[in-house]
Amino acid sequence: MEVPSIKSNTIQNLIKKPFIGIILMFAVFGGIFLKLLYFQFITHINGRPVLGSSNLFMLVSSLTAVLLIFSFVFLFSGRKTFGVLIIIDVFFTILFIADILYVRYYTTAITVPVLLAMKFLNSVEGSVISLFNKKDILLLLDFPFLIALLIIFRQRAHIKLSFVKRLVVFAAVLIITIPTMYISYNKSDLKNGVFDNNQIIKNMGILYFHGNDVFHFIKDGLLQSKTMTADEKKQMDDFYANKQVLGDKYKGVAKGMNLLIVQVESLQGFAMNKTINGSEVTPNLNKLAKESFYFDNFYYQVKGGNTSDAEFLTNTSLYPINEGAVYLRYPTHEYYSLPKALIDRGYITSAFHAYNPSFWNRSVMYESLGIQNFISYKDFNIDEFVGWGGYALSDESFFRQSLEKIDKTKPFYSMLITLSSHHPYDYFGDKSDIDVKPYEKTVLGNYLGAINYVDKCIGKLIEDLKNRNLYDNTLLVIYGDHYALPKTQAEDLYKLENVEPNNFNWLKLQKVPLIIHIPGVEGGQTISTTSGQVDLLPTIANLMDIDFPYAMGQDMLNKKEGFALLRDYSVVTDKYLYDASDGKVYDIKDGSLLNKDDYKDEIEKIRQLGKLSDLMIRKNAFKDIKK
Ligand code: GP9
Ligand code: MN
Repeated sequence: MEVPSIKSNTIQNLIKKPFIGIILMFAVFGGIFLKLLYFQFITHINGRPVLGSSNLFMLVSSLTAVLLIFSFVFLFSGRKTFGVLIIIDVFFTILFIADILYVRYYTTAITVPVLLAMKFLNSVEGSVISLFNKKDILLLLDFPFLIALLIIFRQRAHIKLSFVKRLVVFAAVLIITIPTMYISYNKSDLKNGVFDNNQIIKNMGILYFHGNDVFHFIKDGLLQSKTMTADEKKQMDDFYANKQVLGDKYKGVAKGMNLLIVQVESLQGFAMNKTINGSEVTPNLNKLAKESFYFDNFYYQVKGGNTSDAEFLTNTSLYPINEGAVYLRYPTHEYYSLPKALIDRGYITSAFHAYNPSFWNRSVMYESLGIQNFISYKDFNIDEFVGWGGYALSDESFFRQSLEKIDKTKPFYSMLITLSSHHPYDYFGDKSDIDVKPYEKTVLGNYLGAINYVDKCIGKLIEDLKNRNLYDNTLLVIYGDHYALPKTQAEDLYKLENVEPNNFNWLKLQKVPLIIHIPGVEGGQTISTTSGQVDLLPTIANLMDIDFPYAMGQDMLNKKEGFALLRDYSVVTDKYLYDASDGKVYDIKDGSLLNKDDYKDEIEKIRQLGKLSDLMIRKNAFKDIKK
């Protein structure tokens, strides 16, 4: 039998038995809470003042999360309780360290899918040591202290409570913590939508983030089968096998050229070729359109992922998922993508976007898309703020710096994602000089000014491309990511467009401009075949002579009959418009009502594409397909 030393016995006798358990419990509890704060603030995920009132609900939610974890300790009794405590401490210490290293590399915390895909190990391998910071040793400081306490109090290091009492404590903690967390969540800005995992961490703390992630992993992954059934597989194979074979007009005319895609924030179709009080809103884009292929019936197909959905459509020719953002929900799935196809042809693939790399989970998703370099906010010299409430690096500076930074040692594919013209279209000062009366000081008026500014920057970008001798060997693609004006601004837009206010006209306005400039292909052409963002990739693939069998869209330069499936399941074709919100079919020319039954089979067939795309994304259909 073990004989306790006289010294430790004396100390134990000094402290009453129930206190020993409580001291140990608080030591572990406090330790984990401090580690949580270390993660929250040392990683700079939370830039708010540590004890500022803006952090109140994050602190409350974090404390309740730690309490919740500790409530499980009460399900155990006797000496086991401290075994459980130590396991909890070790587990969360390892988790926080992993999170810290991941944040330093990817600017966001680890999720279950990331862990399972082992993405972290693949890319960080070799640089793990360099990701450590001397300060991180603080995370281990409680262990010697705990071990000392356990040695000294080993005889009394346990909580002796009856099963009923332990159950009462467990239930009491649940009753306190769950509503508190609910209130904290409702006080945060998360209920307006989540665009960045760091937003969850910042508002609710890292433990809530992990709990929420595990919950979604179980809901999305474990409770729904992830493997495709034989029927689903057949549906997918049939779709690609039976895809209409189109002509090969313009095939390979841009083969071997660089590819520069400029995705313009909120550039909506109505802004093009618009004159207001005698001034063109987009003179440079209008001029470029005249020398290029200009698509004036090109619909955006984004859903909950906004800008990121537009990027996704362009790079995969899949429809973005119908609920949430694919960048946030399935960032570790395999995708057959344009960047990967171009890497195979010796290209360097990069994305440029002057914002936090964690926003829309880009830092994680870009790897899955095959984007080799991500030039983000951290890499730009933020020398001028224009637009987006004063948060955006000016598009002028963004374009200039991006062109400098493009690696030109090989043919390149670079995607430039702009920011200045982001809603609410303010902070342009005197950057725009068009007179927007009678819309001055309205969202629409501000927007026209913002787009006028972006247009000037695009003019300078084109000049810069010419000066750098890139214009003549670069396939230049410019399009808008999604709508500019929410429905609340519909009245002004109807007035500007001089159309009747109704759903039909609203849906017809949900287009974005697309310009494809191909050096050597002279003379401009306006193409009005109905199409959508899903069709861009196969069009580029044809021009660059890339075999891309897994596009859901169709080559817009070869298809004869057009259609676009909008992400609310409305359908637009060259003949009619089906509005999913009222179930009616309108003649595309004049908005007169058509007989729905004449079109219902075709509409249903088009709508099935959205469902098939959702299925393929959710079930990781491309995991066995190489690209
Ligand atoms: C920020 C930007 C956001 O990275 O892409 O645009 P949004 O998705 O809000 O249009
Ligand atoms: Mn956007």
